[in-house]
Amino acid sequence: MATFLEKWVEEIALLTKPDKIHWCDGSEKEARELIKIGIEKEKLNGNPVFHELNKSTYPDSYLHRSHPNDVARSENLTFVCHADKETAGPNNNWMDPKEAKAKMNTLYSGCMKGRTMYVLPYMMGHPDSPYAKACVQITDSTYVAVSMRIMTRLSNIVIKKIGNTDKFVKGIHSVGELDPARRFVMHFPDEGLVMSFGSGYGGNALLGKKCFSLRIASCLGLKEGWLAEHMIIMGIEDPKGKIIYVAAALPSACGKTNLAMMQPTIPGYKIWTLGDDIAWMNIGEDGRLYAINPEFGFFGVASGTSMNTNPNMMKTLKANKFYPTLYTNVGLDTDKNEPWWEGMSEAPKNMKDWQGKTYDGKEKAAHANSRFTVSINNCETLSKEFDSPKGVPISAIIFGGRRSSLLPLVYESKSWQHGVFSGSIMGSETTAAAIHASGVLRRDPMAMLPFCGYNMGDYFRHWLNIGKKMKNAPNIFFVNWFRVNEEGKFMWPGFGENIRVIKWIMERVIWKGEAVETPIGNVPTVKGFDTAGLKDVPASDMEKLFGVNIKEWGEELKSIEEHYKTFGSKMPAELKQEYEALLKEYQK
Ligand code: SAT
Ligand code: MN
Repeated sequence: MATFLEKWVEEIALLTKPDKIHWCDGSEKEARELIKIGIEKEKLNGNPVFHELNKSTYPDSYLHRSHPNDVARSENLTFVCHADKETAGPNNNWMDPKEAKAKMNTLYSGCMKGRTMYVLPYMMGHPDSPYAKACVQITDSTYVAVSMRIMTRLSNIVIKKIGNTDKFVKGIHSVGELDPARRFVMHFPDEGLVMSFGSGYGGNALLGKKCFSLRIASCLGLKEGWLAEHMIIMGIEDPKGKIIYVAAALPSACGKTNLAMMQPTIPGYKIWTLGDDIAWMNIGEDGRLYAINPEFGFFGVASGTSMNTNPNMMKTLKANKFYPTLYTNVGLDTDKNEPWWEGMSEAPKNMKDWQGKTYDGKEKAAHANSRFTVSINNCETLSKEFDSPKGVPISAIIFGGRRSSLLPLVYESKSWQHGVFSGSIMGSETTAAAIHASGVLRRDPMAMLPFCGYNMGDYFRHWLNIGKKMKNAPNIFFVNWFRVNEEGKFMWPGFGENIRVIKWIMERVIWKGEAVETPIGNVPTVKGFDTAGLKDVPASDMEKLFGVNIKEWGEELKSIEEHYKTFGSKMPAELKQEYEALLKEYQK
C-alpha cells in the first residue's frame, strides 16, 4: 500500500510530468552525483549549473550563476493565501486559496517534461527536538536540491519518521522558464503547503527557509503558542566562563550574520554561534523562553564579507567539512579559478563578473546580493548546544536598526510590553547615513515585515501574550550601530567592538549593571560601559552615543502614529498606550 507521501508525490508527478523521479537520501555520494549532473549536463541561461572552483584553495566548492532576472526574493510575487484577506493583513499580498491553486496548477502542468523531479525529505530542527518539523520538498533544480542538503537536515530517515501520516510540510517547486511574468511564491498556511514557480533564487526556492520556517511557521506559532522569528541566536561567554544566550533581530544590511559570528575585541569574551537567520522560540517547562535554529547552514551575503568584517565566516567557507560549499553570483578570478567579491581583497587582474562577462572594472564583479551557501557544521564558533533538542534559554532579545540619529547605541526596555513596543516601531534607513540626513526610513517591525505569515496587528498581540505566559521573560534591548555625529561620521566602530555593547547587555541581565533611565528606556552610563582599549571614539562621542533627547522625537512620533494606523483596529491597545506615554514625555 502506498503511503500518503508516496501518493502525494505521485499526484504531483502526474501534474508536472517529469521524465524521472529521484527520491533523495541526503548522502554525500548523492550530492556529488547531483553536482556532476550540474557540471556536465544541465545548463542555465547557457551556463553549466555548477562550475568547480580551485580544488586546492577552495576544495568542494562550486560557482553557480543564476538567471540575471532571478537574483533576489520576489516580495511582490509572494502571496499568503489565508481563507480571508484580513487574516493575511496589510503586511502580505493575499490571494484566495482556490484561485491561487488553480493558477499554480496551470503553471505546473507538464512543467517538468524532460527534467528530473527530486523529492527532498528534510527536517527543520534536530530530529530529536520536540520542536522540529518533518518536511518534503519537490523540485526540478539540482541547485535547489544541493542547496537544501546544506541548509537543512536532508535525509531519507525523515521518510520513516513521516510513515503513513500526512504530518509533514509540503513544498512544490519548479524553476519553470525563469520568466518573471510566470513567477509566484504561494503559501497555504492552513495546509502547511508552499507552491513556488519560476525562480531558483534562495528565498523563493529553498522552501524550508523563509517560506516555511517563517511565513508558515509564524502561523503555526500563533495557533500553538510559540514564536517563529527572523533572528540570530548566539551564546556569549565571559572571561569567567559564564554563558548566556541571546536572540537578535536586525533588518537587512545591519550586520546580522557578522554579529552571530563576532570575534570580540575584549580579551576573554567569546561568541558561540547557533544561527544567523531564523529562531523558533518556545516556552519551556521552567517558564523560560528556549530557542532552536531550525536550519543547518548559512545562506549569507558574500559581498562585503572579508577577514576584517567577518573572519569566522571566511574560515567557515574554507573549512571543507560538510560537502559542498556553493557560491552564487560572485565574480570569478580566472587565473586562480577562485571566487571573488567586492570587499574581499584587491580585485584580481583577470576576472569574469557574476554574469560570466569579462570584468572591466566599471560594474561590480559580484552581484550586491551574491551569496555563499555553507554548512553550519563548518563553523568553528558553533555552539555545543546547537543540536540540543530543547534549545537554549534566552536571557535577552535584541532588536536593532540603522538610524543616523535619535536612537542611542543601546537601550534596555522597561518591561516586556515596552520591549514589544520598541520592536514594533523598529525601522532602518535605506541609505547609508549622509550628513544630517536621516535617509528614507522603512519600518520593519521585528525585521519580520516580509516574513510574518499573518496580520501584523495579531502578531503584536501574540508577542504580548507570550510575555504574559513566561515566568522569566528575557529583557528586551535595542541596538543602533549607525548613529552619526555633526559631521555625518559614524561614531561607533562596530564589528568586533560591538562586544562592548553585548557585555553591557550581559551585565544588565546578570546583575543589573549600571544604567540611567530615559523616556525610551535605560541607557548605559559612560562610566559603567567598558571602553578600555577602545580606539578612535572620543569621550564626547561616547556621551552622544548614549544621548536621548525626547524633544527631537516630533517627526518620529508622527511617523509611528502613521505606521500604527496601517494595522487599524488590529493594533493592540497596550502598544498604543506605550505610544501615548512616549508622546506625553515629548509634550512635557
Ligand atoms: O533569500 S533569503 O530570503 O533566504 C535571504 C534574503 O533574501 O534575505
Ligand atoms: Mn534573513
